[in-house]
Amino acid sequence: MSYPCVLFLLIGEWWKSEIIDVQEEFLRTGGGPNISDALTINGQPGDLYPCSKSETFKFNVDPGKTYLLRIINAAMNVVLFFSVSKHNLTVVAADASYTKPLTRDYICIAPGQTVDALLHANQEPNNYYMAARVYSSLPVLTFDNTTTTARLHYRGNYTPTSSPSLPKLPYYNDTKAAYNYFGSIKGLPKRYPYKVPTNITSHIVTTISLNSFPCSEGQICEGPNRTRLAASMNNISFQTPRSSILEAYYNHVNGVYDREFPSFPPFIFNFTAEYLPLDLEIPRRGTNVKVIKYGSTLEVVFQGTRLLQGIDHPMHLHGTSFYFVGQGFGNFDKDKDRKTYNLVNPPLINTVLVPINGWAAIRYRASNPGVWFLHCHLERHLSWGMETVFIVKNGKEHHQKLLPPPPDMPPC
Ligand SMILES: *[C@@H]1O[C@H](CO)[C@@H](O)[C@H](O)[C@H]1NC(C)=O
Ligand SMILES: *[C@@H]1O[C@H](CO)[C@@H](O)[C@H](O)[C@H]1NC(C)=O
Ligand SMILES: *[C@@H]1O[C@H](CO)[C@@H](O)[C@H](O)[C@H]1NC(C)=O
Ligand SMILES: *[C@@H]1O[C@H](CO)[C@@H](O)[C@H](O)[C@H]1NC(C)=O
Ligand SMILES: *[C@@H]1O[C@H](CO)[C@@H](O)[C@H](O)[C@H]1NC(C)=O
Ligand SMILES: *[C@@H]1O[C@H](CO)[C@@H](O)[C@H](O)[C@H]1NC(C)=O
Ligand SMILES: *[C@@H]1O[C@H](CO)[C@@H](O)[C@H](O)[C@H]1NC(C)=O
Ligand SMILES: *[C@@H]1O[C@H](CO)[C@@H](O)[C@H](O)[C@H]1NC(C)=O
Ligand SMILES: [Cu+2]
Repeated sequence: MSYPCVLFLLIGEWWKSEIIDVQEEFLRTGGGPNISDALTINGQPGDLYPCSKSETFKFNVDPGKTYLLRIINAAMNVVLFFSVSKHNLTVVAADASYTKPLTRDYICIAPGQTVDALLHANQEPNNYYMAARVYSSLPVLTFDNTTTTARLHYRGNYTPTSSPSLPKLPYYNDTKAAYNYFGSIKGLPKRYPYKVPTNITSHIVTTISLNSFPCSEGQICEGPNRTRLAASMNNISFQTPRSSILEAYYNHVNGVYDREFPSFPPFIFNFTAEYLPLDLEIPRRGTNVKVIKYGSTLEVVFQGTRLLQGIDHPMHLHGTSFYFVGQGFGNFDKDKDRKTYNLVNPPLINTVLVPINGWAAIRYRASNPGVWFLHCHLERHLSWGMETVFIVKNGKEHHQKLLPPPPDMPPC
């Protein structure tokens, strides 16, 4: 008999209410979304909740074998720590690109990220818990502090303990554990050669901020101080147009979006200062995209701010992977911080968690023409406008051009 040696672990969030109602409610009231009632692994909360003991997800392993865990954070709003009791995880890929093997007793994973990790079933035959819970750096924010579990079950003739041991997960607010992990992931250019751009043709620095709009008449305003919560990149809270930006770009239709997404913050202040003037908190609304020449080499620095509240942001770009070359706390300082970049073996990923009150830098070559969404992968921040669009223009060669829409594309 053969057993599968790959295990998909989809970690999610679950609400007792309809998720659509949760979404509609916070967008209507201007406040934050209700926190989830449970976290799940492959659809099941696990043994630590009152409801799902008989259906807790179970994975059977043969002693001595090695298994590939493909871990996906499919949660709406939370970054997670994940660990397996008494077992190490050897991370071998992140966002589907190989990494230099990294052995740890926990991983940290943001919404939108995927991790491939090897697990050696080399312990005493028994039952062990795999578990995940939230990483939340903000003491003022209430969050779902429950722990989801699944069982790792060794096959064989033995009497398993009735209560398997739980893994030691980093504490909820262990920012060090989170960024020590992210900073330790390296690429594998020796085996899978790549070149990190060194001659950068387009530098972009963008703030990523939480904001608030003042209350207008007739609105419900459940944000702090009777405001409505918002979010922005370079002080623009993105307004999603009614019609498709891709179609407007392809068909040269005006009026759907504006170009002019700023390459640098429109106003320079101490982004991570403890106290910031309240009038900086109100962003402007816009549908601004960045147009990028085919073949450009880009460096994008995401700068978190402490407007309203500093927090970590998983920034995700469509259409390409990028090299994650550096991260740090405080304000990005190009002279000092560029010297700390890893240009030798950075990981090739597509979602980077930007540290709370800090920054992260990525580099890549724009070689995929098209209209690409760039956004925070926390659903609430995305809904509040923490996003923009990068349009990569066509190149000169035939194969460097955006393909026409398929003939069977459904009309809106
Ligand atoms: C959100 O939580 C509040 C307070 O507990 C509750 O009254 C409301 O019904 C919840 N909304 C949804 C959509 O579950
Ligand atoms: C996990 O890895 C650490 C460091 O490499 C090692 O000291 C420890 O023995 C390993 N634990 C297991 C259960 O393999
Ligand atoms: C989780 O949060 C609840 C409500 O805020 C609190 O009562 C409880 O002690 C917390 N549990 C843990 C394990 O931190
Ligand atoms: C994390 O939370 C604990 C308990 O609330 C607190 O004692 C500790 O100072 C916090 N750590 C950080 C880094 O904020
Ligand atoms: C860097 O790129 C620019 C623009 O493409 C080009 O003119 C220049 O020669 C390049 N410099 C190096 C050192 O490759
Ligand atoms: C609410 O308003 C007060 C007084 O203007 C201010 O001190 C405080 O920082 C505000 N809180 C937030 C979260 O904006
Ligand atoms: C910016 O604010 C931080 C946090 O309060 C502070 O440590 C730093 O000195 C400030 N930087 C400048 C240039 O004022
Ligand atoms: C954002 O733009 C608004 C409107 O122009 C302005 O009032 C606010 O101060 C700006 N904030 C920042 C951080 O640039
Ligand atoms: Cu965010």
